[in-house]
Amino acid sequence: MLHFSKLAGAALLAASLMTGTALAQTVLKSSDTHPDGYPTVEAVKYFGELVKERTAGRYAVEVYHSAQLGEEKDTIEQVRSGVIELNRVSMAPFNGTVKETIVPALPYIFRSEDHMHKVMDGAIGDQIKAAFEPAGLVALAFYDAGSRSFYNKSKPINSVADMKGLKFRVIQSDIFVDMVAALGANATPMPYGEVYSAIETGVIDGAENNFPSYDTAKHFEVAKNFSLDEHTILPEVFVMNKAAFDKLTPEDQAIFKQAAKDSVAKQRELWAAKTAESRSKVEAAGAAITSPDKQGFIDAMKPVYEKHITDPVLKKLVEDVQAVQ
Ligand code: GTR
Repeated sequence: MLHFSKLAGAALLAASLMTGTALAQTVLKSSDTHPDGYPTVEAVKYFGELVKERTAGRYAVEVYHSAQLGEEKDTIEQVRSGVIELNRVSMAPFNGTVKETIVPALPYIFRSEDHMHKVMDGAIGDQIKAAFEPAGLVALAFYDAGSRSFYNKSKPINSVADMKGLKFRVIQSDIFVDMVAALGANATPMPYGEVYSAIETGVIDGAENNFPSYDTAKHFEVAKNFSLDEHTILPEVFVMNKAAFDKLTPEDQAIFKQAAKDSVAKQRELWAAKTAESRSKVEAAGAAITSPDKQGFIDAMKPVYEKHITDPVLKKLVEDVQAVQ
């Protein structure tokens, strides 16, 4: 009996080694502020599946969604120092460390999502990706985040004049602070996870984001006036700790890069569907969407460009972006 169970145990061990699950596997941690099912979370999971498949199970990815590892600013420090290997974040919190990220974060720099794709999928996107390396990161992919617009609990916004005196939470970047100031309103940068209660308690009147975030973070419950001013079309970035990337063999590096590229197509599909779904959901729940006079918003942005685009590298980058047809 004893002899039999020993044999069976050995056979089981051998079988599990062959399935791949018990192989020497490196599990890479990835963070996301959004809940499970959100397009960015699903895209990174898909990246992980491709990596696992293409490395015969030597690498796997575990996605910690819903800000389980902390707010974006903190997780950026974690991925830079190597506490976690991967992270999916907005590019705005990088504006202070990777100066090239300022350009896609500029208000109205992109004429459309199509223009943004042409820029970020081409040589300019590669230049911005390369700029992450001195910060200890490899930018693996840019994901869609639609456009960001203002929403508030106090009144509908139809023109820049309506913005006067309102208090908005902005993502943690000076560009966004100065953009709000240029519109005659006040900006308070704060972590994403604190926005709902800050609006609810009246610390702020509102915030700014895309439809899927407005929906999934439930901001539509407390700020019903959504003004489709579309001030930025800033993509997300999926980054990897550079030391962790450098440790991979050249073959595995190519696998990671290709898997990231393949996950972009998947994310864009999911993004388009989620945007439509979220928009109908918030409208059904009583959100009132206005289409303010956009030209007024565009004209008000001159001081933001004047203040932040002084460096010759950034000046050239802005011109290059504008020249892409
Ligand atoms: C979302 C973005 C998040 C986070 C959030 C915010 O659109 O996907 O990564 O940056 O905005 O406003 O903090």
